[in-house]
Amino acid sequence: MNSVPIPRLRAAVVGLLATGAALGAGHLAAGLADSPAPFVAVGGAFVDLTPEPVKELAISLFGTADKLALQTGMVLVIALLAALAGLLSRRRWWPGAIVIGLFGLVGVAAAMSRPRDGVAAALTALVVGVVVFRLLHHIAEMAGDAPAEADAGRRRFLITSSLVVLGAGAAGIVGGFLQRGAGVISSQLAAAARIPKVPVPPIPPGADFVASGTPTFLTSNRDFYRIDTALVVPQSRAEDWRLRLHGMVRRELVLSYDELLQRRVEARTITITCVSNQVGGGLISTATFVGVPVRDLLLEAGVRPGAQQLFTTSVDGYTAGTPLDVLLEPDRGALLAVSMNGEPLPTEHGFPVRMVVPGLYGYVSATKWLVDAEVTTFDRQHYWERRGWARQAPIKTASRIDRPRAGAVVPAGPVTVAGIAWAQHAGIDRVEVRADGGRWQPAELATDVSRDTWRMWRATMSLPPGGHVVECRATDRTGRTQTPERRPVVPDGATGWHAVEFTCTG
Ligand SMILES: Nc1nc2c(c(=O)[nH]1)N[C@H]1C(S)=C(S)[C@@H](COP(=O)(O)O)O[C@H]1N2
Ligand SMILES: [Mo]
Repeated sequence: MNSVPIPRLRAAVVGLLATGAALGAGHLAAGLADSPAPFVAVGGAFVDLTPEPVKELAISLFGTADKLALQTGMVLVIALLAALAGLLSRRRWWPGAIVIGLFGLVGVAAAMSRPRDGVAAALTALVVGVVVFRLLHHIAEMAGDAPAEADAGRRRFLITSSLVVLGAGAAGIVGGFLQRGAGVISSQLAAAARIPKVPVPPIPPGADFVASGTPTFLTSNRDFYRIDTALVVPQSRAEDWRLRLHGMVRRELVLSYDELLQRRVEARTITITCVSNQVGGGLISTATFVGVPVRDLLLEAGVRPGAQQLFTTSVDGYTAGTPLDVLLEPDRGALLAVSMNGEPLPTEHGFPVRMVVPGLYGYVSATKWLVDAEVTTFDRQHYWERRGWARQAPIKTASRIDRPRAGAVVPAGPVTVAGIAWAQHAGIDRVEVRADGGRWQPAELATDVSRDTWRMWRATMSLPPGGHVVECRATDRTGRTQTPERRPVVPDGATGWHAVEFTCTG
């Protein structure tokens, strides 16, 4: 045992570096084994275990940057604990080593809970973490010994530390490269040539009011909102992809990508929406998807009586449950989509194959990185259902004001108010606006494209100088008008009128 404790800073550095080495080694092992890295497994397990309100808060605070926020948080917590492990070991090596070992065990447990096996990578991280900790600790101790040797010892510690940093960094980078480089980009290029060219529904002129402040009718793939539980975007090649359609069917289907594309393929423009979208929120986008009608596949497999839902699973273990009566409607238009706005699906949006169902929120219908579809009863609970959200979730008729922006200052007089409205699979019949609680006035609707897409609207209101509140409400073609009652997004989507406050100057 050492009589002189290791200086605090150096002790903390030992903990940090050993943990860094563990993560780097875990990443490399995962890259070699083509399995999730321990850091990713821990993050994934954390996402799945996080209580609903916290997840929702994260989405509303960080929006689509929720994953970056989680990763940053994880890095900070891990760094803190790693430094603590080092500080516990200023005199003896084993307390810190035990903390690092426990860390490793958390990684192993997380890996065991994930659908793709990453236990070997987590064990590698554990062993490397403890060994490097012991080694660095030993060198750090020697650096604190007799004054004559102190300089040489410090130098030795510095050199070893630098080597550990370099090694861990290189291992992490190579591991990340091995995972990413798995040929997905070339697979997407090849897919682009294999996807049949089908006539795409034209978007008529006047389908949006961009000049008045609405979004473009089609959302570019880059701007399309993204929501999922995947900390790292699953990277699958179309060439390796298989879909199993099984369960309560007369004939189980196992389809490769090419076999899927031998079926009838069609293009549909669909607006998809997230149940977590707050009133006035941005979790809604529109694209033209090309894919195989889900109904065709269900008829081919032959759904047996008593079946209630299609339970879909992604390559990373996410699940959704979609009512079969919806999917079997002759004109519902649900697709197993392979392309989006003329390109193979981007990886973030589910390459190689995802589902899209007009009229249902994404969490019950839009499974990305789809690999398994089971025809079953409602007894089986899907991912968000198990976490307190509704089993079935048709999209609620809603509308949003895009201009003026909240807090804007605009000249008094005629003011253009513009926005979007949506009631997928019913279609929008009418949008009304009012200022300062006054009389509702009808808004002008943009050219109708389909009942499965959003509808842009605008209105000109004459407003005097001062502060104002404008509100909007939509009515769909079944005659339903949005309720003013404010309800939260849980369990099946927010309700209430969007209101925007701004100022007119005279
Ligand atoms: N594999 C997988 N698919 C998923 C999800 C997910 O977490 N994992 N989230 C769903 C939710 S909640 C929504 S709103 C849509 C969003 O699709 P997008 O990211 O392409 O916009 O994907 C759905 N499909
Ligand atoms: Mo969602």
